[in-house]
Amino acid sequence: MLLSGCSLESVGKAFGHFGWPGPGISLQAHKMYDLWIASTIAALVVGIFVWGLIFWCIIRYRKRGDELPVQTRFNMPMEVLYTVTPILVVAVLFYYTAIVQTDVDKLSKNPDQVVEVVAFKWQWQFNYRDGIGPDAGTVASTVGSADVIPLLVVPVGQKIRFEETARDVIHSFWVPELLFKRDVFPGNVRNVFEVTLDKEGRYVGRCAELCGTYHAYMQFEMVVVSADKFTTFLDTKKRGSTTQQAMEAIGFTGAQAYATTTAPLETRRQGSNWYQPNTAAAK
Ligand SMILES: [Cu+2]
Repeated sequence: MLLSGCSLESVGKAFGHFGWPGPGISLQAHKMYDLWIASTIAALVVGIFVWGLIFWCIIRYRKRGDELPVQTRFNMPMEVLYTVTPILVVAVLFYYTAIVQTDVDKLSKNPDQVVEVVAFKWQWQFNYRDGIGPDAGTVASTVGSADVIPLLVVPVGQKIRFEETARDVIHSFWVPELLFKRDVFPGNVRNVFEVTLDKEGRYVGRCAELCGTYHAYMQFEMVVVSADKFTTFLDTKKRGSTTQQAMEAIGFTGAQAYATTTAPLETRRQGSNWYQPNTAAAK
């Protein structure tokens, strides 16, 4: 089962993914998902074995009379067995965890796209960069407002590097479907990670670090599109269009040009706006 991701996914599906949202939408997520499902299966196998032993002892050695049973102590082989076995179990889990963790944290020398994630109270800005690191330039960006939930448009099948920075307090970048989140720090700490997405679609993103009064409203949406559409989106943005115009340029018209996955916190939320009553409708 460890060797076959496919069968792990079908097993996971049969058991509600053992509590996870699903197999994820990136190559990194699939590896974490497989580790989770395999670890859970291993834990269940050990659990069933231990429960079996417990119930066997309860039934086999239940009280039959007033005679005191034989008092056994210091069975050396048993002592060794139940010291070595848990260490082996932990060592195997640690081994696979270390491998997956290293892989999820791996950074490439030349990512296909670099996106700077800027978090602030209580919004997100996504800067598309022309290189790696804080000294690279921003070629286009999308940002949220009191009235519009920000969109993070990214291509499928490319190495995307996210570089995180905050303007005030600690926030956390979280897209549940990535099975991953990472804190966004202010100051000179620049958290970096990479993902390669393998499923187009629209996915909700949230701030996962309690950052202040309106933390709960700090939503965004990740829109995963084909490489061609992404190029068109970015070119349209570079020419000075709004994010919604650029969305229309790649086929997301009308309400589709705005975030669709952040319910119950909708974009264009005038009327129920959190600090600007009667704000103007989004353009
Ligand atoms: Cu936040």
